[in-house]
Amino acid sequence: MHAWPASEVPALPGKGRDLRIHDTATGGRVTLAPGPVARIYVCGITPYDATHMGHAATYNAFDLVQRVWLDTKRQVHYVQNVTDVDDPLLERAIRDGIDWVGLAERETALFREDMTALRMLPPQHYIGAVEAIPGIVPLVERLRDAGAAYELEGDIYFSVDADPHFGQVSNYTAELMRHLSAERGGDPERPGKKNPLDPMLWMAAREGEPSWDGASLGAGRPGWHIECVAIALDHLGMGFDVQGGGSDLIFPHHEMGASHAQALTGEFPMAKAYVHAGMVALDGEKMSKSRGNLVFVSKLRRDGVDPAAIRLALLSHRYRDDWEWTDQVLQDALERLGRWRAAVSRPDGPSADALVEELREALSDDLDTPTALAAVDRWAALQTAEGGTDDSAPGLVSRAVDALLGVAL
Ligand code: 5CA
Ligand code: ZN
Repeated sequence: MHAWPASEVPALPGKGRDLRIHDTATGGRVTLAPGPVARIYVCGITPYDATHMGHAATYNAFDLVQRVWLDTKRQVHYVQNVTDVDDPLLERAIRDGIDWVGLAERETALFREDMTALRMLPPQHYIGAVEAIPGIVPLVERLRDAGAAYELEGDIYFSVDADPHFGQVSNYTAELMRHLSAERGGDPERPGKKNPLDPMLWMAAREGEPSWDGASLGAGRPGWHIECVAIALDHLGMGFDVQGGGSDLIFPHHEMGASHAQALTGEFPMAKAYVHAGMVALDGEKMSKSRGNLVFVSKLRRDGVDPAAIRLALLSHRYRDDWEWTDQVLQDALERLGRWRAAVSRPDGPSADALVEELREALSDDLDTPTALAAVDRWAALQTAEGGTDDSAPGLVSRAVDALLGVAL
């Protein structure tokens, strides 16, 4: 699939700091020191509804990871998937009486527009589940042939007991895993499974549902976790730097992905850091397509809200925190954007060299965006109150805010 156009990332004087980031698997901070090319996989959307502020917040976090790396003069190899066939997508298409392919294409197109408007850097490889099927089938065959998968009434399940590291991404209790498995696409109640948590790798063709040639697996469609493993291993290989997503992907999705990869390669973990963004809520509940309590990026854009303000609203929260979207959050962001734009539109101002270093320090410190925004606020306040004589400062602030925060002033 094609991704979306990249906005320019201005080069800043000097060099950024290495990223220290919270890793879910170890439960602590890791300092990432990638080679000249940093590798990141971010789980993409299931395209059955428009991009809401929760999605946008999660993609914003991983956009910042890349901006920190780019500022250290590294290249970034970024892969993202689109879960363009899965139960919730098929269910929505049936509910609305529309073709599932058309639904996925329409919502993916809208996602690209939203990402472009928000100046999110595009992945180099943007891969749909459907186009990944030829790569998924041989992986499932290998898992089955290695004894890490088994058949149940034509469906192929992964055996979590095949992975000695199972549980070491989420570190959740057995009880919580069981609960979340049922809630997030698993089928712990299905009789005949070796372990109730075992996830499906390949679902045999069902009446009225799309299916593909699965070679020795028979016709069917892929499970969710193997989709991301196949795409990540194909385009990044084992041991890439970051796997990212919202905290609702910790279990089962990222846990199972690490297990699939372990069983395939003998290595653990698949990613050096498992990084998870907090959940954005609306009216006290997690914003989710299934609940329908949504604020859409595209709706705000249609209402004339500047995407830079939407981005500033996202940045005003620390990525790991759960937070609530309110009109006030957006209002504050609009006001801040106005203050910053006024401050950089003067011919000179107070020196911004220290500000650039403050931004670098804040972002490298587990993406501390509230501290980063406060630093720009201080510079803007000083500019308004006293001004300054450095005629390179407003331009430098503008470029730094663009390069490091993705906000065009
Ligand atoms: N296609 C799969 C990943 S392979 C999927 O989870 N798709 S999704 O459309 O449901 O979610 C896309 C991303 O947005 C995921 O990283 C998910 O964790 C994140 N996300 C979903 N809802 C929220 C929310 N309310 N707040 C923050 N992030 C969210
Ligand atoms: Zn995924």
